[in-house]
Amino acid sequence: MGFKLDKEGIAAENARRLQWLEEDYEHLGGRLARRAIDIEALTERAMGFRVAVPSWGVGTGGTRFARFPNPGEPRNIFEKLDDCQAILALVRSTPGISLHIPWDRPSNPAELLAFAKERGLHFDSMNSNTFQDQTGQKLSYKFGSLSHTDAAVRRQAVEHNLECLELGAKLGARSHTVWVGDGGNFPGQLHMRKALERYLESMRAIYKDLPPGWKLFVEHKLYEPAFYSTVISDWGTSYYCVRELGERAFSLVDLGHHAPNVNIEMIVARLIQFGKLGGFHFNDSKYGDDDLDSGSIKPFQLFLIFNELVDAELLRLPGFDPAYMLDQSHNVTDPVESLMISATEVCRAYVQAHLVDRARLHEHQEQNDALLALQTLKEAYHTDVEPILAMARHRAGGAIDPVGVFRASGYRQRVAQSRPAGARLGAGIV
Ligand code: LRH
Ligand code: MN
Repeated sequence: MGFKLDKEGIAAENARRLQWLEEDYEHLGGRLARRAIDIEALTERAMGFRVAVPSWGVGTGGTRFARFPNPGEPRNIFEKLDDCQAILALVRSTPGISLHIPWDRPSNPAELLAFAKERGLHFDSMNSNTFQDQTGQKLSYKFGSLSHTDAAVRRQAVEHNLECLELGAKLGARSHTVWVGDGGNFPGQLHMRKALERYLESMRAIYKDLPPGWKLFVEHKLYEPAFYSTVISDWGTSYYCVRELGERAFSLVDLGHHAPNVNIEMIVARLIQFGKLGGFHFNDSKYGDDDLDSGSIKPFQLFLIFNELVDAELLRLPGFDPAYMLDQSHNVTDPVESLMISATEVCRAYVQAHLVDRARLHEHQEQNDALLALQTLKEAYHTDVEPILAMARHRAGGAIDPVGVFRASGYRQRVAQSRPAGARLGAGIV
C-alpha cells in the first residue's frame, strides 16, 4: 500500500502529470514573452525561494476550546523532523526548521543536528517561550516575563532566552525570535511606560549575549493572551525597541498579529525603509490571530506584501535580507498538507510580485494615474503562475502535485501505524 516519499516514488507520480505541465508551462511562457518576461528566469527564482517551517506546525493545533489530534501525531522533535522531511521532499522550498524551546529541547543537540542533516534539514530561527509555566519552574509568568515587575522573574526569563541562544549555536541557527505575551487585562493593571522599560532592560541583557553573526527578532502582537494592554503590541513599539537594542535587532511581522484591516504591506514598506525588517511569520486570518493557512483568506494582501518585498529586492537595498517563516496552527487539516500548500502560496505571491511591470507602475504613480497603477498590480496578481511553481518543484526533484502525491504515498496511514495515538487530547497549540 502506498510508496516511500523518495525521489523514485515522486518521479513515478510526476511522470503521469508531466506532459500537461509542459503544455501549460509552454503556453504561459508564450504569454509572458509578450510582456518581455522570461519564464525560465522566473522559474529559477521560484527554485531559489525558501520559507522556514515551524516545528510546532506539524502537530495538530487547537483552540482554548479543544484540539482534535490527527492520526500519526508526531510525539517528539525527531518525528516532527520526519514530517518536515516529507514536506521538503515534495515542495523542495522548506529545508529550514524553526524550533521552539522548551517544546523541542533536545537531550543531545549534536544527535539532533545529525538527524536533521541526514534529512536535508537545517535549523532556522530559535523561539523562546516565556508565555507558559513549565513543570518545576520556580517563578510563574502569569503576570509577565521579560517585563514582569519582579526582577527575579525577569532574570529567569532572560536566562531562558540565553539558553536558547546557547542551544541554537550548537544547532547552527543564526537568529532568535522573542515573542512575549506580557500585558494586562484591565486598565490600571500595568504601568505602561515602566513595563516597556523593564522589557527593554531584559532584552538588552539578551542582545548582549547574541552569538556573532546572529540576528535578534522582536515579534509584536496586538493582543492575546493579554486582552487590554500588550507590552509589545504594534510595529511602532517593536521598531523603537530594535532601534534601541542595536544594529542586529530587527522587527518580525506575524501577519495575524494586527487589528482587522490594518495595512500590513504599509508596515512592511516602513520597516524596509527604516532598515529594520527582520522577517515574517506567514499565516492568514479573518478576525484575530487565527493562524490559518497562508493565502487562504486574503491572498491579495499576501501579494501586496511581496510586492513591497520584491521592489526592495530588485533595488538591492543595503541590508535587505528578511527571514521568511510560516507560523500556523492546523486545527482541521492535515498539518503536512497545510504546510505544503502554504509554502506554495507564499512562493506564488513572490513569483507574481516579480511579474509587476515596475517601470510602468512607476510611470502611473508619477502621473497619479491611480486606476492604471492598480491595474498594473492586478495584471501580475491575476496571472496564474501555477505552471512555474510546479515546474520549479519538478526540476528540484519535488512533486508536481504535492498533496496528490502525499495522499497517494499513504504516508499518513503509515505514521498512524508507527505512532500510536498519545493519551494527551487537551487544548492549545501543541
Ligand atoms: C504568538 C506566536 C509566536 C510563537 C507562537 C507559537 O502568537 O505567533 O510567534 O511563539 O505563536
Ligand atoms: Mn508568530
